[in-house]
Amino acid sequence: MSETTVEGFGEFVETQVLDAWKGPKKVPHEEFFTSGHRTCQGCESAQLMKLMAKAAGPRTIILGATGCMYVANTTYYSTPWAVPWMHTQLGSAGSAATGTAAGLKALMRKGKMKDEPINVISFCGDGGGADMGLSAISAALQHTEYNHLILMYDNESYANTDIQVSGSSPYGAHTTFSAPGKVQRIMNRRWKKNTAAMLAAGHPDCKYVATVCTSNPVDAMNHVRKALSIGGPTFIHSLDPCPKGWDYDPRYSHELGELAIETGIWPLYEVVEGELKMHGKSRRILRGQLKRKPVEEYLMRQGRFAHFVQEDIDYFQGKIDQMWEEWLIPGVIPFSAGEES
Ligand SMILES: Cc1ncc(C[n+]2csc(CCOP(=O)(O)OP(=O)(O)O)c2C)c(N)n1
Ligand code: SF4
Ligand SMILES: [Mg+2]
Repeated sequence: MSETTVEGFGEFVETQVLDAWKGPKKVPHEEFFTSGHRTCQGCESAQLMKLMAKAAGPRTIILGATGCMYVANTTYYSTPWAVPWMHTQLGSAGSAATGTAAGLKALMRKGKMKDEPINVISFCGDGGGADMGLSAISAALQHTEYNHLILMYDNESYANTDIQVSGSSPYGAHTTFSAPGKVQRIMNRRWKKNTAAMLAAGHPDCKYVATVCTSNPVDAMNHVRKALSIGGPTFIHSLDPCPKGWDYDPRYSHELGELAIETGIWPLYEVVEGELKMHGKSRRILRGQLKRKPVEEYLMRQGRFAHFVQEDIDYFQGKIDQMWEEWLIPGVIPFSAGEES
């Protein structure tokens, strides 16, 4: 097996080079996530699985932590996966990625497998990734000798067990663990965990971290392709509208994803070998070429925020304004430089 050394990033095994697709007409028809699943109508996480598998292609092994994308995709004797797939425990997306990539590397080195680049993708939900499996992902991103992608699909709740609040749930959202009541209208007072930026900032040897949204499908696929080509452990965080948990008509999934970007709640960016770049509409917002839409347009389309009064909307808007106007890196790094003591 051939190994390459990249200055500052150690040794890694060669990867498949997956060039970006320039527009939807260049995207192949082959599917590797097909029929045979039971996800809800309009499930953007299922859409992400389909795009991720298509972007990676046939020489891919997919690992999946417990959650909707495991349970709904593996009914007994029926699965949509047309590539090798394995379930892993809820908090283990990181360990499964490292273990599988290390196993492949060892088998190839010993001549027990053909020496060829094979993509390893390990996915997890926000409960499994941003909360329970954060330490395993952190460890995986430090093992720079193994190539893999950890893809976190974020439907902003523990959806599979009936929409419990997670560290990635938005402020004030109605979940089964944060139902608004007469005494307390807002039960989830935490601001959404800033997972992608935290992982990028905390793992300087990791060559690739990105955020995506499937309302921009070609863009999302190209980020998967870039992550798999660059070598070493990589991480992508996708915001996935979930009709059941967010409480809206399934036909609006794409619109809601787009609104999340346009209101500035969900900044699209990538950190490539230490260099940060915004992409899509987020770049235009950053450059002042696109005005952020009021967050009310996003919130009021979803039943999970139906209990919001003007004060809550104003608070939410104020927090997003702060992200773009006061953060050290707008929408990405939350602290500002303090005065020297
Ligand atoms: C250690 C452990 N605790 C709890 C569960 C029960 N459980 C299964 S799926 C799930 C929700 C996972 O949420 P998330 O990772 O966000 O994925 P989603 O269901 O939203 O797709 C939970 C709590 C479990 N399988 N394992
Ligand atoms: S609950 Fe949400 S994430 Fe789970 S299958 Fe349904 S739409 Fe998808
Ligand atoms: Mg979830």
